[in-house]
Amino acid sequence: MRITFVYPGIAIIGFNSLGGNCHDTISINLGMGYISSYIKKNSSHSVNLIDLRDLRGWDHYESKLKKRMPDIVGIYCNTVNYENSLKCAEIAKKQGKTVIMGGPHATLDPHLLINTGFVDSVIVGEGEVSFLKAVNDIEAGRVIDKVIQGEKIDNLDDIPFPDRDLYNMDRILNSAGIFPYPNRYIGIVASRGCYYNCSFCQPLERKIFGLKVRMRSVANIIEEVKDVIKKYDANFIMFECDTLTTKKVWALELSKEMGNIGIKWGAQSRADTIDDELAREMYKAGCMVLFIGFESGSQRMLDLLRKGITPEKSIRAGKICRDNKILIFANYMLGMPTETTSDLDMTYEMIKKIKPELHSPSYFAPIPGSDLFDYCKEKELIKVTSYEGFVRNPINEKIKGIDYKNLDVYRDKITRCRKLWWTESHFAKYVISRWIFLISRGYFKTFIIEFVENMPTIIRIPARNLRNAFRKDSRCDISSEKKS
Ligand code: B12
Ligand code: SF4
Repeated sequence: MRITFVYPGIAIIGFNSLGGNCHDTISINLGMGYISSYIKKNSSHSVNLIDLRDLRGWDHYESKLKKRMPDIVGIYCNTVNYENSLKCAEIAKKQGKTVIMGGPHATLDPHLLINTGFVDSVIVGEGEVSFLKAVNDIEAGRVIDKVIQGEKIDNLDDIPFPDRDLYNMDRILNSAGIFPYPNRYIGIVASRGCYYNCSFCQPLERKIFGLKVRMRSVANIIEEVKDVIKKYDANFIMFECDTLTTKKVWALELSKEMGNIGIKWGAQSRADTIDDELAREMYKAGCMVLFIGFESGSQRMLDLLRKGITPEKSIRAGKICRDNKILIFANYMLGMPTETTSDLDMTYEMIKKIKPELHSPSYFAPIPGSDLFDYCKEKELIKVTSYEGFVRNPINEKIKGIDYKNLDVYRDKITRCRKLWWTESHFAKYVISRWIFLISRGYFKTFIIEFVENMPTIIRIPARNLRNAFRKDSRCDISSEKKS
């Protein structure tokens, strides 16, 4: 059978955006990459993928799909791309294809998709085993269920490495990349599942990956790291799993092996799972940055988020990273239900103490599938009117009862609390080597934008405007892509 997967990730960034300079434009969905490699290993079906970010528009999608002549179209569906996923399905259905959907939003509401009439089946949760079974059934003329519970693979080492070649890796890897990382950025998933229960994320995460956290063996991860270095000349690895640092022994072992490879890398972490020893070993092993969800400086807000941390722990984690020369990519939220100016002041005070090098503020968006979505729905707080509106960027209004003009003031004030790149020698080294790379490769515009934007923070806001003026599409400015 011929299978075409579709990645519809154009929400906020639009068509023809692949290889731009924000996370959404250089990250690929590894989920479909895993399903593809599993199919290729275990059957003779052929697989390819259409990435909407690599196309000019809907007509282009329509003609591309026609040319590929698939028997089955598999579409990823997350909340912010719900409308795009559905449009992909509608066009595929018009061409007479069998449409199967999966991914976060498909998992949380499969019947919503089935009831549109454009989707034949939805796979809930993980897709590798069940998608292949569905394809085999279709080939054999058997009728498949409309909603299929995805079967999990217990030992993640049994799944072959994700098939990244489905995507236009040339366009991604030959882009300028994003400040302050090296340009050839590759994401790797080292584990599936999460031990925590944050109310802005759960229970969706558990619905996809189950209750048990599964980690790959260090040897298996290292093999993939070596593989992507060889194949793509990768110079930066981002561990995209929810939290790399929950199991300290495993994280230490992984760090030791990463150190033997000698590549720069980053990971998602949590303020309560990082200590001095781990940070020291990680830095020694090439860890350049940790993405940490500090979320709020108000304990009342942290409790509402069920984050399980305290502002003191966050400040301590910030100090640990700083002492060990690891850059801090700070995720935090403004505009949670019932948040007051005094809560915002506490976030400001906390971030002032952490002084992260990199900020990713977001305006709280009640993501469907989370307990806080249900809370906001029940209290009729939701202001978002389209699925794309659930994006966490700190620009649009998401819920009632929040003074967003005041939030804009706090956002700008808080993002000014940062370490300046030239004040830390390790940070300065990363930045200078990046800028040498940009200049040597002729990315002058990107260099000028990054340079101006990273001048004293005082001009950061006008600098952002300058950056937007340079860009064709300015909406991908300071979005909050990574959460942990
Ligand atoms: C890396 C990552 C990103 C990357 C890459 C995104 C991607 N699509 O993979 C980037 C930086 C682009 C990103 C951006 C955003 N992300 Co994100 N991201 C993640 C993260 C941390 C890991 C993704 C991953 O690789 N998982 C591992 C693989 C194996 O799992 P998977 O992709 O889900 O795939 C499996 C199944 O879902 C299923 N499946 C997937 N696709 C398909 C397709 C078919 C046909 C079938 C049958 C099955 C199937 O089978 C796969 C294999 O088992 C997840 C959290 C998580 N733990 O998954 C959040 C997560 C997916 N992101 C999330 C969010 C909210 C966002 C943003 C909206 C944030 C923002 N800026 O506001 C943006 C949206 C960008 C966009 N335009 O779509 C939410 C999604 C919630 C929702 N209801 O949609 C998650 C779940 C985090 C969370 N709990 O809040 N993200
Ligand atoms: S936000 Fe991060 S730490 Fe919290 S439950 Fe979700 S994945 Fe786990």
